[in-house]
Amino acid sequence: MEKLEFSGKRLVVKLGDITEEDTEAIVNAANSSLMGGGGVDGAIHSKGGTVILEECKRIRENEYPDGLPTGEAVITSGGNLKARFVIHTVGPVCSGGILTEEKARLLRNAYHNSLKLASQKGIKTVAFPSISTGAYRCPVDESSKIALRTALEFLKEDSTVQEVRFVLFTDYIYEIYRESLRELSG
Ligand code: AR6
Repeated sequence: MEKLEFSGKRLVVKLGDITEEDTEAIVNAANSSLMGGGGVDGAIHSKGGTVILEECKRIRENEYPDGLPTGEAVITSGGNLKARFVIHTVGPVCSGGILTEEKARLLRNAYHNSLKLASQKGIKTVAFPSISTGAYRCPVDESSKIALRTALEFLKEDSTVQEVRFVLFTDYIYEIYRESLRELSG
């Protein structure tokens, strides 16, 4: 684990399975259908149970009949997970593994809007996976810098969210995030 602490706030990078995390909210790297999928999305729905999918269906019907746009975020309960809430966001798809300026902006939005929603709900601790770096093929190095910078800026300005954890599933991705956090603090 690697962390950055300042004025009672914490930015943490750790290796782990986000479905086991005990933060008040965990963030799901969903797709715009909000109907589940593979990767971390599949793991969250299978461990959290059908309550999450039922709430996602209602959100689709009532708020987003055409699907959740990339970079936006919505919240459901956490079902059987330790986390009370799941925040669902959609990262950009990096075709050819290239993070264009527009994709970078959308990735930043996904992190920022998730944190904004957490703050609005009075949530103090939030865990993120590495959004868009699996099936959506965005480069981990650049994506990690966007993720950490967005979280750090948010923590500095917000008075509700106290801790943001990045929970990385593989050693490879964890090491890249660790290095990016060191660069950010140095
Ligand atoms: N805990 C933490 N991280 C995980 C876990 C876990 N349990 N499982 C996988 N990861 P991906 P994306 C990591 O593909 O790129 C889905 O089908 C994984 O190693 O889950 O945003 C959705 O429905 C990778 O580093 O999300 C969408 O269709 C990171 O989570 C699409 O994939 C993100 O990989 C979204 O693609």
